[in-house]
Amino acid sequence: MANILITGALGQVGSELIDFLLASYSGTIYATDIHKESTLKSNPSVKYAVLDVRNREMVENIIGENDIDEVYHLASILSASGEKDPYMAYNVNLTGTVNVLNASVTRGVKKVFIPSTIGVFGPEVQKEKAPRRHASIPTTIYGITKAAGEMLFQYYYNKYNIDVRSLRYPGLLSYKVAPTAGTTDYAVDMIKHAASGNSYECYLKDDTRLPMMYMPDAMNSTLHLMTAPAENIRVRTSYNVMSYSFTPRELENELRELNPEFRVVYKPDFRQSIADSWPWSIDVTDAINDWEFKPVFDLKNTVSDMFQNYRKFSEKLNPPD
Ligand code: NAD
Ligand code: AKB
Repeated sequence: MANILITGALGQVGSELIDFLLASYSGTIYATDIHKESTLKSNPSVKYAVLDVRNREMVENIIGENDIDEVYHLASILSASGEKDPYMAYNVNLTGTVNVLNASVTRGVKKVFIPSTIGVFGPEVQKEKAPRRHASIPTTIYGITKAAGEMLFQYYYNKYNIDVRSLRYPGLLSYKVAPTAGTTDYAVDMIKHAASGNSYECYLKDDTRLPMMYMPDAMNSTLHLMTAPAENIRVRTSYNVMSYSFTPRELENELRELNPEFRVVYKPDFRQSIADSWPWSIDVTDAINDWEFKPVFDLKNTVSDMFQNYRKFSEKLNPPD
């Protein structure tokens, strides 16, 4: 029995994490986000509440009043939205994280999960198998706030002995809730367009290689990390995780096997320079050694599963005559 708080629960990750937590935990999930209306499926074990993580008092109250055991802090401003409003990114990503960490200490939370990102790497890092202990400086506000966040996780662990755990997610691929705020989102959008029979205009160059992972693997890895014995978690900043890397052109070719008519036009925008500052792949050795990280989906299986699911969904909306 554990009471769980999720911040940013209506986003791409939060809305999927809820189902994974429901399958493995009993207790109540307090799903929170800044929006007044919830878009979540109703479930007797899930209670929705409005929470702005920038508001210290609100964060303290929700954790204290509901006897929260574990926090999954997902509220964040991602890379593309961050460049449009760096001040907002700073406040949500850093003030929000400090508020969650402080309240977790004062209210006796047992475990905290806060994801980091490949965005913590900057252009100077080696492109292939970027090492977890990166010596590089991120150039986006998203990366800067997330890199500082990672240091705060370790600081709070060392100073207050709070069990904070983190994964540096790569671009996450999923079909349930569309990503709208990042740089890796093109991949989801391209698969969706191919499945619905439309052509696609891609905002990255065709040869931009980035590390990625399918959502079920990201969620299983998160739960795996969170249930591993504390003594196995040697890394208290954040673990590198990824499944595969590909370029937009390679994804286009993969999709053409499922829809031979599919076409992509490449028109890079401001997100190109963000993508160019990130590595092509990252070294996952520590995650394998410490808690047996083992994703199961390769690119082919991911693309085919997402394609079929998008097809099913569009057939439901437009049933064949
Ligand atoms: P998202 O943008 O889909 O969701 C973020 C949620 O945070 C949104 O629902 C938004 O309404 C909410 N939010 C924004 N400001 C808030 C505030 N002030 N108070 C409370 N809620 C607020 O993002 P996501 O993809 O679900 O990302 C979740 C976490 O995973 C983030 O920490 C992100 O950095 C990390 N991550 C995601 C990816 C990915 O590909 N999706 C990759 C790497 C890391
Ligand atoms: C983004 O593109 O901003 C995210 C991420 C890799 O952190 N998907």
